[in-house]
Amino acid sequence: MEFVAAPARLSTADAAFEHDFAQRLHWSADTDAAIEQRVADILADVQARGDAAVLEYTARFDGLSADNLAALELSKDELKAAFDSLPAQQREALEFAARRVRVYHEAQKKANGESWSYRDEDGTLLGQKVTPLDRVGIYVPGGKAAYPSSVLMNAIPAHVAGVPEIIMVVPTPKGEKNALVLAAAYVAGVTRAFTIGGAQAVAALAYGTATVPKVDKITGPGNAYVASAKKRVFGMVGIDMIAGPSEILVLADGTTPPEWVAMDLFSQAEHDELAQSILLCPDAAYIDAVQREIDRLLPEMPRKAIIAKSLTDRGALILTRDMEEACAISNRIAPEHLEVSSRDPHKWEPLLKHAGAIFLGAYTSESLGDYCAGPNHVLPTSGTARFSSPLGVYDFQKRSSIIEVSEAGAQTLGKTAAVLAYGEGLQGHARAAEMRLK
Ligand code: HSO
Ligand code: ZN
Repeated sequence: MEFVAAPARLSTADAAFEHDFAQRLHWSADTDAAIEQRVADILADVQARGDAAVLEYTARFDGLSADNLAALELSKDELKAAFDSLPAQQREALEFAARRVRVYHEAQKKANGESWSYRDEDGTLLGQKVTPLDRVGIYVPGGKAAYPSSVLMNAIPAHVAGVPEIIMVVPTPKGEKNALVLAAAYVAGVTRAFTIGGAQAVAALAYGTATVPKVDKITGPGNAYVASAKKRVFGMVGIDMIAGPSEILVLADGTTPPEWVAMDLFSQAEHDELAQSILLCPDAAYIDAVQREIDRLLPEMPRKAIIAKSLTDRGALILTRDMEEACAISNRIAPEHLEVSSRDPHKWEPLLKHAGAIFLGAYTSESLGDYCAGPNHVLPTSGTARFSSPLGVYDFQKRSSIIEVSEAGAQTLGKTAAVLAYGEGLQGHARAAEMRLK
């Protein structure tokens, strides 16, 4: 079977541009009502029956049966054995990637993850104390999206933040374990791991069961059932984000070899038929060259069916008037990954505001960021980079305000507080402040 990857060809100079552009970008994160209902039932059942319900759903959906839930826990020895079983090249790659991800997140913690305080002249102390969460759950998808790199990206920032207990869940259909995933859990410092998945695993983590401890926050991507379950338990526990399909936007000035750009577009398209790959470029001949490379390279790709569908249904090669306009459109899209494939990326970077991660220069292929550059690959998708950030150490920490008022401070603050409290009609507040006045 022959596959064709025909991304839409748009030009900002066309009258129909706004319409075509809006159609290409349209994406809805709504889950279907039937899924919502089934997930609600599973959550209620796990909340009521705990281990027994998780066991039943795991047998039904994953074809994995056990007498009790404890039998579905992976021991530390088993994680280590998985690591030891890998070829040396994979062991070294995992450790290399983990080291770089750790160093990056340690720098992140230093920059904005430390407690701070200052004193007023009258001796009053004010500050903020940063503490790690006690226990977090990491959801690792099984099946076709079982990514060991995502285990590193979720567990390492938690570890760097100082979270003492990191509980991983990974659906393991028919009990077939993914050695790389278990090895990544070992390298990343996961505390406990269970071979359960789906809404039932999210429920077990959120409510706790006899065997699975209740966590404070659940992170990690998953299918529609997992996303729906995370949304439902939010509030009772924290969640990271609801990830949509992967996206890449390449902003090209026409100086990068077009085959590099074609392959970068493939790199996210191959994740999912719903993934989105977009090229913005002011040079029409270059856009033609990239399309030729797409046609030439596609037949070599093992995942050509997915790539072809993703590029044809959701991809776009957009001709812009100039690089400035390309930057403006990129900001409107707020892509998960933004490659600035240009000779002078630092000229454009100041114009770029909204993106999960910005990759500067022709050598910075997005795929390096997916594995081992250091920054996190869990990023806001579907335009949510307008208001949210990459997964980071800060997602595994929380902040408490610290206030220590001196005797002198109580005099000034007390008078102001009392005035405002009387204004609000709250005597108790006012008098608590006034009692401390001399
Ligand atoms: N690009 C994905 C992450 C990933 N890529 C994992 C390869 N493995 C996030 O959008
Ligand atoms: Zn990727």
